[in-house]
Amino acid sequence: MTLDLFPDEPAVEPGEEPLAPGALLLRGFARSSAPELLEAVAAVTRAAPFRFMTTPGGFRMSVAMTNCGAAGWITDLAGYRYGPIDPLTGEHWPPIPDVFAKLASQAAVRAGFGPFAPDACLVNQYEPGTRLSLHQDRNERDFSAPIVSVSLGLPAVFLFGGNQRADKTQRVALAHGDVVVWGGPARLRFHGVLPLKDGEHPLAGRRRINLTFRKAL
Ligand code: MD3
Ligand code: FE
Repeated sequence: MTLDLFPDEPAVEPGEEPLAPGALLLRGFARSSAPELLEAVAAVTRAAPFRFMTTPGGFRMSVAMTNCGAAGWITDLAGYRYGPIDPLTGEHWPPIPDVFAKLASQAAVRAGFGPFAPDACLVNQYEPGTRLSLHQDRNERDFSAPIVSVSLGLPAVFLFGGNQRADKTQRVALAHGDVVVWGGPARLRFHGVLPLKDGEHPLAGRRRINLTFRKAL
């Protein structure tokens, strides 16, 4: 038993790093379930393939995306929104796999945001060179629910900004199995991902997969 020199501080488990008020990094939280998570990604993308969406400004996104859940995040020339139907297949998005839902709910509880039952999961696939520019996630109806993000495969440098686009950003390395819960005062902070470095991951191959669990409806 280690002597606790700061008994009045909230307990922070090893592997848990607060990034900011409302943002908790759980290093390696998804590591042991990664093989099952990647199998579930493969099943989801058989029903709803990865595709490159278009921004309202007419730019093709370099990150390939798909969704599972009652609602999926979509962007096209008409704007950003959530919808129940995959525009590529004309079918409902596939359901959120149980292994996804369990992990997201456990992470939210660990971060103090439980209970969390996401109705949308955006699946992002980054290939070497791919980036995600600085943005806010504000298409969800209720900002009181957190967003849980799960990183799999190649590591990335995540940019964590403030509530204004021009605020200075901190860089956070996100590796295979890392989970971050973003809620409360962190929920509307600007964020992005720097261009992915080339590499080969033993489970995921030459790519990074990011799952973001949201309460969209
Ligand atoms: C901070 N995805 O899909 S996950 C996105 O790695 C997105 O693919 C990135 O940004 C990725 O919208 C980052 C981390 C993340 C997700 C949502 C947030 C950080 C966030 C919402 C508010 C603040
Ligand atoms: Fe985002």
